[in-house]
Amino acid sequence: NTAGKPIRCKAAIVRKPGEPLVIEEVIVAPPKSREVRIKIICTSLCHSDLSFWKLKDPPAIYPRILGHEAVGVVESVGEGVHEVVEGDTVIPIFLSDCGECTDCLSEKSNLCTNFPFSLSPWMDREETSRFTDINGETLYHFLSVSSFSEYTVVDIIHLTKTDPAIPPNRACLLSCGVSTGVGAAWKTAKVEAGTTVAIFGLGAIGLAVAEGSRLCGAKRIIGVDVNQDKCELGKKFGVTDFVNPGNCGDKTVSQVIIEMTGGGADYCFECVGMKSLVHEAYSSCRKGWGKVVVLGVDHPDSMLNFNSFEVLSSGKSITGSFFGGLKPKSDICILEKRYMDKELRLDEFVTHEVDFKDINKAFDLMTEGKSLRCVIWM
Ligand code: CXF
Ligand code: ZN
Repeated sequence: NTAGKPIRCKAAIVRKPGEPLVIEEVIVAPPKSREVRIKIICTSLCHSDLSFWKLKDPPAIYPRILGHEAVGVVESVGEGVHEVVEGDTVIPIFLSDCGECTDCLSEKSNLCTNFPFSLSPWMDREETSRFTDINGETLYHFLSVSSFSEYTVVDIIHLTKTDPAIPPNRACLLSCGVSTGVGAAWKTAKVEAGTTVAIFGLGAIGLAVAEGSRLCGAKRIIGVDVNQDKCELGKKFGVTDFVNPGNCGDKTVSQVIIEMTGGGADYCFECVGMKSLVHEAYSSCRKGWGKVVVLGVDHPDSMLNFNSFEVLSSGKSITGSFFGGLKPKSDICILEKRYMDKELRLDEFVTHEVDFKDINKAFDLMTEGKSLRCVIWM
């Protein structure tokens, strides 16, 4: 029984930005009050891990244990944890759900006020880490999860209990990217049956938006991507029409979409993180009720520019979507059920699987644009 004792195990550490991760022995301290120590079963690589791995300037900090898309089993719980017990299967979520603040109690928000999203390298309730290397040096956390370790400690506000019957290499997808895309269509945009959707960027998030839109009954799902290979790939995820900005001749993408749809798409999703595409999405959506959902992560100092009179007279709206507007403790289980009922497709997102020792391969595959999701087995 390891409860209450430090655990020595393997973790993949980023010592310097952009350098291959090194698998080292680390010490994982026992969970403190309201914390849970988890044995990770598998984890998958999200694009945010890749972005932070390369980041040279603050908020980047090293040495750090990345990883935030995962599924695991509770090894032990800290004081005051009554929500889960040893042996429970859990999914960590980078967004917290305290269940008590105005936002957590509202159906309209998933942005917890008591524990707001942060890029802090520490635990949620105090500025301490639960990881040290064998020389006693502190290793920093990432997104309150740090799943690139055989064991990690996560605050209970970041954990959602899951059905152990779901294969772990599917469950882990619900931890971040796929949930974000599906949720953006379902919860943020509230896509209605019979409507037309345009998705800018067909990476895992964009394809998950397509899947969410299909589940909502969208009639037409237009995928926009500069990579022509995404045309075939998109079809597998319900994309009905494809626009390659490189093949639009002297027309802009929005002109093409407006012509295709007779006035613009009902819902447009930006899934790249490029401000020019947010503007293109705004131009591509229908006046009167068109809605733009921003999902892509751009540079922190990137600004959007909208003409005031155009905003006033267009009747369009623009909104952000963090974790797809999903409430971690109540919405993930709905997606799980839809997967188990063979409605929600998850299998297609997993393009690669590697052993933990080959974790750098997952980074290479995503860098080369070859993978949607690479599952890393611990
Ligand atoms: C991201 C969302 C944007 C900030 C960094 C973390 N979440 C998950 O990948
Ligand atoms: Zn993520």
